[in-house]
Amino acid sequence: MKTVYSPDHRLRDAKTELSGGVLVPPFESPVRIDAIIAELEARPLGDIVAPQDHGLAPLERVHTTDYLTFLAECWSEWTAAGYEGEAIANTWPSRAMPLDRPPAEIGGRIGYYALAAETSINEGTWVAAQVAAHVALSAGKIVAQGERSAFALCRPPGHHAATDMFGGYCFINNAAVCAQAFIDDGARRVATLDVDVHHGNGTQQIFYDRPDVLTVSIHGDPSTTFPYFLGEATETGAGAGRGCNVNYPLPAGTAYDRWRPALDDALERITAFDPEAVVISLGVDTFEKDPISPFKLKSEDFRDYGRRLASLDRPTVFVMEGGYAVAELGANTVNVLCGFEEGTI
Ligand code: FKS
Ligand code: ZN
Repeated sequence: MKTVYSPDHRLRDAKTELSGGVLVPPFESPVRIDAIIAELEARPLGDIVAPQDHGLAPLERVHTTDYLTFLAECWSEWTAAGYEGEAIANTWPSRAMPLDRPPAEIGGRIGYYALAAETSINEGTWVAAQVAAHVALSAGKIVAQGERSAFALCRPPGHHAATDMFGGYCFINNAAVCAQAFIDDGARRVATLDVDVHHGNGTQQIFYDRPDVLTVSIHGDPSTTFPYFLGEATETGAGAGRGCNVNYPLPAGTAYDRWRPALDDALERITAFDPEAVVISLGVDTFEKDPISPFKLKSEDFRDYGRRLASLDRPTVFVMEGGYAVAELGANTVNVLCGFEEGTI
């Protein structure tokens, strides 16, 4: 399996994350990808190749132009306004203040496009976010050209990014951009499967009324786990997309004995949908030692579920999402990919 990787992920190097009322160094940082690259060098899976530049058009297929313009301008407007720290939203439309338009001033405009406040924007964020999407698109092209699978080793991650909102460390929805590109290249049906511990709210929202993209997510119950406001099992799609969204919210403390049956059910749903390609949002923050996450998977469980993913027997793109136990991050990630290779006939 080839890995697509760009060192430009380093341009996303925020200094602050709002966590528990304190500005801390972000959990989502460049060392995460360094750890995965180091493991791929120790246990080679295949070539590590650079992404191609696909321009803005494929990003505009899932995000609005005004949102992308905001991301491009945010940092320069923030500094021009004289703010001292990194750009962080602190006010947004809500049940009590529902005006649905971006204010002119950047301090309000950033809130209009934010779904959470932990995520700071700084100088390199926009370029790195675009490159991450190009990494996912390039991995998709490798699979579209006939390879069984490819690994998009991208950051910043993407699955919380909605049509016109950022947050949860995400700006561009890399997996959604990749899935949409398969459709635009002629696939009739594509499935996304999100195994990150956090619900893939952005991916769900982007495709919610679409019959051609099945979105499936296995995650911490929203009553206890970020992003809190989407991800219930009752959310099954809307309009023409009714039946094409599947959520498996699981309680905090879930270990593999409870996670695996959800995966097996998800795989049945995907097989019944009969997609021409599968995009896996690969977060390994389900790990028992993850510092911010409530699930209890063990390192060997990642290998086992990698094998099960292969049983889908579809062209598959792995798109990196979360995972913050840096010491074991490489091993857990590569375990999924190795398991997939072992399970591939
Ligand atoms: C820590 C609270 C954490 C935010 C969690 C964001 C999770 C992001 C992710 C992604 F894949 F997008 F990176 N709240 N004190 O892992 O889902
Ligand atoms: Zn996550």
